Amino acid sequence: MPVDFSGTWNLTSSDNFEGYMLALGIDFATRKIAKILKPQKVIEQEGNSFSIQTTSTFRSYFVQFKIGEEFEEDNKGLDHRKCKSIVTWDNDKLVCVQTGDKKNRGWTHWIEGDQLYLELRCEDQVCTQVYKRA
Ligand code: 1AG
Repeated sequence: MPVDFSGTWNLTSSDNFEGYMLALGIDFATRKIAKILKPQKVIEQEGNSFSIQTTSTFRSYFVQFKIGEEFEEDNKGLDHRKCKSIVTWDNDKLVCVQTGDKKNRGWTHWIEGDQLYLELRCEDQVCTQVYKRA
């Protein structure tokens, strides 16, 4: 049985989100707002199909994908750069590689107890966020 990420998750901590946003070229004013947000994630997982809705008072982002199937990602409302993304399992971790203008871009999700982890990577920056099950 694979891990089930389904559920509603609220951000409790974020480490080096600033560095990650700088690597993506996000402007000063947007970074100041973005860093105080407490986003909520609603994840639906059915077999190999996932949808992840990240909602905040400022911007929201929706992505859906099937494991192992490359898709076009537009990063609308974030840095707006298009990339080709693919999500695969690494044991119980969900690993996304986002190929495009930025080197080493991607993210990893995993669960420990009632906490959801998200590592966001861009160039030499790594941001680690923790979400608690609502
Ligand atoms: C995400 O990816 C994307 C959602 O979680 C936000 C993560 C990082 C933000 C990316 C770049 C910063 C650009 C603009 C900042 C403005 C607002 C921040 C808004 C945060 C809430 C949407 C992983 C996800 C899988 O697709 O969980």
